[in-house]
Amino acid sequence: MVIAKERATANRHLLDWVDEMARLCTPDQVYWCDGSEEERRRLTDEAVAAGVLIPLNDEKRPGSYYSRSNPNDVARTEELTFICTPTKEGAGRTNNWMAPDEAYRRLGEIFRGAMKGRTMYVIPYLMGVPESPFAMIGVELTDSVYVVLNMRIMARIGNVALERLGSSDRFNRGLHSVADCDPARRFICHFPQDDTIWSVGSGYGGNALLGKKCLSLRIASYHARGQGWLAEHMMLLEAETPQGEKHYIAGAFPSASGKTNLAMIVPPPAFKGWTMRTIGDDIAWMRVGADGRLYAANPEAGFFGVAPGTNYHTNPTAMKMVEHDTIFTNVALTPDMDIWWEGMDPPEGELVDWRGRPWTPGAKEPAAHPNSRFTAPMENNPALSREAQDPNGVPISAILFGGRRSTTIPLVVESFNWTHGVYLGATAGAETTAAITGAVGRIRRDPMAMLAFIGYDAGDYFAHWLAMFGRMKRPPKIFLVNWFRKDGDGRYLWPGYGENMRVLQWIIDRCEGRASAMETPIGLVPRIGDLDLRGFDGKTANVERALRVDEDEWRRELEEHRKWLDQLGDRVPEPLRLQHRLLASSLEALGPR
Ligand code: GTP
Ligand code: SPV
Ligand code: MN
Repeated sequence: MVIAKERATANRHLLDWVDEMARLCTPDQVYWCDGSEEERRRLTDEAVAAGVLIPLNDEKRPGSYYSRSNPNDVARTEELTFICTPTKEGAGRTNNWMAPDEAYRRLGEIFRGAMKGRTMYVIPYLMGVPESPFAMIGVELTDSVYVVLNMRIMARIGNVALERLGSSDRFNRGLHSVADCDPARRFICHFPQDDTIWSVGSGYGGNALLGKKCLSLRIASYHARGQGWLAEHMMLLEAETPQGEKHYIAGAFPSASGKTNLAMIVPPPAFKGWTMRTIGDDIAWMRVGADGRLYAANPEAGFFGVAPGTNYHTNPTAMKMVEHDTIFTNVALTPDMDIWWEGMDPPEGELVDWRGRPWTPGAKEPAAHPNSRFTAPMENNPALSREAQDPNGVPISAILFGGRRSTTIPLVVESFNWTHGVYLGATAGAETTAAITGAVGRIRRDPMAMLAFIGYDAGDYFAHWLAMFGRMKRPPKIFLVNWFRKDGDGRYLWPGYGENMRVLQWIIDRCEGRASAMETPIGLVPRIGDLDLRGFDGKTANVERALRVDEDEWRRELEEHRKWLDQLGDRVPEPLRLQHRLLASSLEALGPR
């Protein structure tokens, strides 16, 4: 085994651990990433030579590359994701659990010799900006150059992280190998008490880019509970009103349910003077500031966004962002080596689909995989907020919880109070998408869009959310939103995308005490006249239907909530159970209609 001589650090804890992992995986060489531009060019050339990346048309898509994953490896695999706490109770009822000894042994067997003939890349990385009290340090060891090139977009990697680490042993230890990419030998294991992640058998997205879901959500949520803050699956946006006042909004929606799109929203023309900017599109770390407000920061440095459905109409900001210096995975290729996916204008001529097969318009299967993605650096975003780099984060006015729901959930509901808001988040359901393996379109409860990312017991997580209230002097208001309600023929009642601005405006006005709302048994909902519909070209009748609270649908919904809370066991906090009884009995008190 050759260990690269120019070791970038004298940190004994780090050097010893890298040596130990290299002895286990037996790579031909160990390479320490410095994060430089020269290194990016060199590794990119190597990836191209190895056929891992394909250069795209340099005139149409400068600095951009294309990659295909193994067709058996296209999305996060929640069924193969484990929280390895010492006891099963520690992981709670919503997580898969494996005993730490057993996990180290089973995965150790797969890792043993897995990097023979390959390079082990050492990626020191920082989640958060270097000066930030929020920042967390991780080191990912991987045998995938694709992972290195994606991590360097999504996180701040190399010397910047080593400098911040110094001689400390406080860093997350991540070991990753694609190994033989066999789903039968694929495991994503988290050891919160050891601050360790072992992921093997997958090279895709959240399974393999360990800074994202594994560290910044599962491990971070575990630390956050102990330290009194929140690590959440949320987009963050800045809204500047025509009067120049700024509001920051956080929004949790399940995977492939609109976070990236909302974070990059472009308001309709009638909203003159409003400026919307992106802070983050997937992860928010939130702490109470000295002034008693909740401050949120985006720990990532790039965007790993869903490609299909993205176009110059739905998300012009993202389209501009991916015009250059972007890695595309599992989209389709045009004859002139540009990219294409469903939702773009129909292509001219034959394409090559995400599996490398010829594809013509009208074919049965999509050309781009439904979970195909772009990886683009933050600076590419023309609507990036300056505050995206603020070490202290931004003060949050409102938290939104949402998900895809064809029925029941109104376009927007404001909670009566914090406990009710936490209840709405904790019981939120959503139709599943292609971002995870398994059936698409099935309703599952996805509390705070964190079902797959809470690193401990879900009941304890809700208790932590309730406890956060006591730490704040000016807590944000909590809202439930649903852009996806449909009519009887399966058509969306609400146009979504830029039009969601109308809902955001109402939310901001509610935070400022400027807009009215109607009380319903389940929360506060705008009347049609409370929404600014200037220049709206949809049908008002549909908006009314999207806003409707249907008592029968809600009786069924509350019955689902009860089953869900029962399923979570006795660690569900009493205030949430009482909240359920209050809502259910309020509905009953209305009597039959
Ligand atoms: P992850 O990156 O998986 O966490 O997803 P995300 O929550 O960032 O979802 P994203 O914004 O990428 O949206 C996923 C899909 O939903 C895309 O196909 C979008 O076009 C579609 N979508 C987003 N916003 C809306 C909306 O307001 N209305 C409708 N109908 N579709 C939307
Ligand atoms: C999600 O599934 O929520 C994503 C994509 O953001 S991944 O990085 O694969 O987790
Ligand atoms: Mn996500």
